[in-house]
Amino acid sequence: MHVEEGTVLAKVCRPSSTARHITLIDPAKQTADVAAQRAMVAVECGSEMIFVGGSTDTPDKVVHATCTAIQEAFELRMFAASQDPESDEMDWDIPVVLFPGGAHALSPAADAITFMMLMNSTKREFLVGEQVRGAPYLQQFGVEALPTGYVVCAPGGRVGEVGAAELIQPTDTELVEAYALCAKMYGFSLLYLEAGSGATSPVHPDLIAKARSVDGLTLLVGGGLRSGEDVARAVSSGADWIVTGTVTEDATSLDELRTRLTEIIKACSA
Ligand code: 1GP
Repeated sequence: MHVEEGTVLAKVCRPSSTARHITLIDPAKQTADVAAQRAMVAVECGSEMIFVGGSTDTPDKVVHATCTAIQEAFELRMFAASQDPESDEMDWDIPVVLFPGGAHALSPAADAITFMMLMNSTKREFLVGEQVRGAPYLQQFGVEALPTGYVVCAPGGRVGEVGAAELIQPTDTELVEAYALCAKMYGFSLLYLEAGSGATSPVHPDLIAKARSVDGLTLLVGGGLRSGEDVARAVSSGADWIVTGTVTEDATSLDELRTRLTEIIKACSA
């Protein structure tokens, strides 16, 4: 697929010698101001993208307030960095990307959206229905679509249930390879292997490695990754991007968040 320079997609898919990190912020879990503070800490720790989304029934107003607060915070930091010879303003050029549960959770303040097909869903609405509802809105507001094959693996959590997914089990390596090939044949640029937010165990390394064996896809892995060890395992199996959400939500202070994310992001480049 041709990837236009300067787009979020180009940033996401550019080759990188190390894995990179995405902080997922669920707008339902804190105020917009706290979300912005958390996003700033995440970027200071080395997170290179912010996903906004997660819960299934968050109204678009809440999603929009969160995206706006994060964008405004980043703009201020970018301006401050531009006035400081010691800082690089481009450190704050961080995409804010919707990670929606459906066509209701959208915002024109986002730079892009993971435009996902939940490939192993048994429900039309998650294969193409929500996408058809959302596409005209995204077109109208110029939110860039990142074509993403989304595959839910065991244990799957709430997204597995709500999305009526036929979960990929740890031994289903041929099946995950078939999904990866299918994603590539559809022309998707991204493949996201998801174990479910707060999963008791992350995506099995064998599944990551098998999906990795299909070239031409940028591989995102998330769900249940809590420690540097978890992350190192996913990275050595072939993840290009690591997504974490719960470690941010659970942190009782910004200092604790900083400690947690520092460990996780360090493991991305180990
Ligand atoms: C959920 O993969 C993400 O979609 C993040 O999962 O909350 O378990 O980090 P966690």
